[in-house]
Amino acid sequence: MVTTNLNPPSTTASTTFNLKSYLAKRATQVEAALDSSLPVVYPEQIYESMRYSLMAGGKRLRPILCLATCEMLGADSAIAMPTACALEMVHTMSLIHDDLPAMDNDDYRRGKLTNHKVYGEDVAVLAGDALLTYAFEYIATQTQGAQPQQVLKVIADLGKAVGANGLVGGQIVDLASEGKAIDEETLTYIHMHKTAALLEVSVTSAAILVGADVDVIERLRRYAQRIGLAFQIVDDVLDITATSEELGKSAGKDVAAQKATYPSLLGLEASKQKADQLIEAAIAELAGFGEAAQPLVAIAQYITARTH
Ligand code: GRG
Repeated sequence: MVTTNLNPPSTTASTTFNLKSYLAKRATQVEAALDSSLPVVYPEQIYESMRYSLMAGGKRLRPILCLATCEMLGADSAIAMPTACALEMVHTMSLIHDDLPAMDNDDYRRGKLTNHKVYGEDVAVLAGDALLTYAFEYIATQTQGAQPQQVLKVIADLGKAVGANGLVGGQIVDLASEGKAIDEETLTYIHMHKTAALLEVSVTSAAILVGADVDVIERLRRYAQRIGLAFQIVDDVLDITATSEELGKSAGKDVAAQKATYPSLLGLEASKQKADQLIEAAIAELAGFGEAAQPLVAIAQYITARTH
């Protein structure tokens, strides 16, 4: 079976920081927290469907970014764990809906059959809805050690990141652009909303929960926007260069769907260069955090070096 666990090449980590073991340790913590966040109760069918996708592996990049930011700012990551889980719930529901026949129509995700292939389209829609709403409930009821107004701000920011001015906005422009010649501005809008918005709130939510200054939050926002865009450019590149087995999902779908991508607009090499420049700029935003920024620096470097 194909797995999509994060497994970075050792060359992407700095010599003083072992990214591979950091991510493995963090992913284990996230898996345990997610596992206990969602027990199967009546009506079992919907909980099983939700858990099928939530516990299907994946890199857990968004929760790890959230926890890493929290620790970089000197706080115990426990304060951010409910938010970290909620970010993965939202991400997972967006994948379930994205895979539906009415959207991207994919049979495989994270190396397994997609949710609707196992449970049917009706249940898959509801599993996505239930994960989305539970994410907000989970932050509100489970966060401990933060001020109520900070929790409220995180909930508001997450709502903005997934709604019509966030993931949904990116998705609608993406759907409307299929088969059309779009310019780089439209493509950037799609990526900044579909992908970067959730990565952005993954780091800014942790900063908000620990009471960071506005300038710190803004620096982290710029870091995340840049890695988010780079992440999607690399995703577009991998759609062309990687195999379905490496990706855990169908490769070559963008070309088949005649989708505008960075490689189709700029070419493969220029796209890789653009991703590298964005990662450099993202890392520059972390200059003031010293050694504590090592995990976020290494994660940014990993994004352009990943193979799946
Ligand atoms: C959010 C309310 C709401 C609805 C969903 C379908 C949709 C609206 C948006 C599409 C969002 C989408 C699928 C964006 C692509 C993001 C992306 C790059 C996914 C792959 O992320 P990885 O590589 O995946 O982190 P793993 O499996 O490792 O978690």
